[in-house]
Amino acid sequence: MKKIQLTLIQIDNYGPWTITPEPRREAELQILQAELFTELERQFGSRKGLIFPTRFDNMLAVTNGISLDEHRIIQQAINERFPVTVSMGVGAAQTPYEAQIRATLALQRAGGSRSAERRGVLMGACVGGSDEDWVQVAHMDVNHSALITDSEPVYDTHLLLQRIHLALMSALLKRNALVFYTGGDNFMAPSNGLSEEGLRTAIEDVEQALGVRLKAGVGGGRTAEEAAHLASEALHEIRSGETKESIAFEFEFQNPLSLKG
Ligand SMILES: Nc1nc2c(ncn2[C@@H]2O[C@H](COP(=O)(O)OP(=O)(O)OP(=O)(O)O)[C@@H](O)[C@H]2O)c(=O)[nH]1
Ligand SMILES: [Mg+2]
Repeated sequence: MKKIQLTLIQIDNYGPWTITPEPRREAELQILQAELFTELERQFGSRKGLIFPTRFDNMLAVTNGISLDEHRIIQQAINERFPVTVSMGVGAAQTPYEAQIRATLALQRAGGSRSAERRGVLMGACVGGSDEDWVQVAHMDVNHSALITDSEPVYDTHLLLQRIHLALMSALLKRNALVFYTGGDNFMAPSNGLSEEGLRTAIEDVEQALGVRLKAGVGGGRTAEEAAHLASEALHEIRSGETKESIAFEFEFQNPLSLKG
C-alpha cells in the first residue's frame, strides 16, 4: 500500500520559554523561528524531504525516505544548536490528512506542547518499506498575479492571497489533502489519492468564490523532492503554453491509484 510520510516538528515548551524570565522581544522570537525553519529545511531538504513553515512553532514536513535514525540525527543537530529543543512525531498513511493525524497523535501521547518534561522526543512510525513510499504534490499558483501586485495596495493583495489559501485548504480538506502557502502566489498541496477530477472541482470552487484563475502542476514520486520537482515542471509546461489545460500531471512512474477515480 502506497503511503505518504509526514513529520510534525514541535518546539518543546515554547509558550513558557517565550516569557521566561520575562517576555522576549518579538524580533528575537521571529529570528529564532525563521532560523529554525531554515535549518530544518536544510536538514530535511538535503535528505529529499520538504518542510512547510505552517505556524513556525509547529511545522509539517513530507519525509518519505527519511528513517527514524535520520530524524534523530536532524533532531540532535537542532537541539545542540538552538536555545530551544524540538520534538517530532512521524506518521504514514494513504492520505496526507490521515498521515498528519498519526504524526500528531504520536507526539501528543509523549506529552503536551507546554510540558517541561517533554524534551526532544521522537515518536511514531515511518512507512513500512521503500516500496510503500509515494508522494503526490500539487503546485498551484494564481494566473497573472503580477497585474494585481502592480496595481493594488500590498495589503489588499496579501489578503486576497490568504483568502485563496484558506479557500484551497477548505476545498482540499474535503479530499484529505493539505495546502501550504509557499510565498508569492504559490501553494503546495501534499495530495496522495487526489484525482484530477477532484482537484479540478476544488480549484473551480475557489475560482468561482474569489474571482481568480489558478493553475496546478501535479507531481508524483518516491520522495517529496521528486514530487515537488515534477509538480513545478508540470506547472512550467502550463505557463509556457505546452499544454492548454490548467492542470498537468507528471509522475516518476504510474500512480498506482486511478487518476480519474
Ligand atoms: N515559492 C515559489 N514562489 C514562486 C515560484 N514561482 C514564482 N514565485 C513567486 O510568485 C510571484 C508571482 O510569480 P508568477 O506566478 O510568475 O507571476 P504571475 O503574474 O502570476 O504569472 P503567471 O502565473 O504566469 O500568470 C513572484 O513574486 C515570484 O517570486 C515558485 O516556484 N515557488
Ligand atoms: Mg502566478
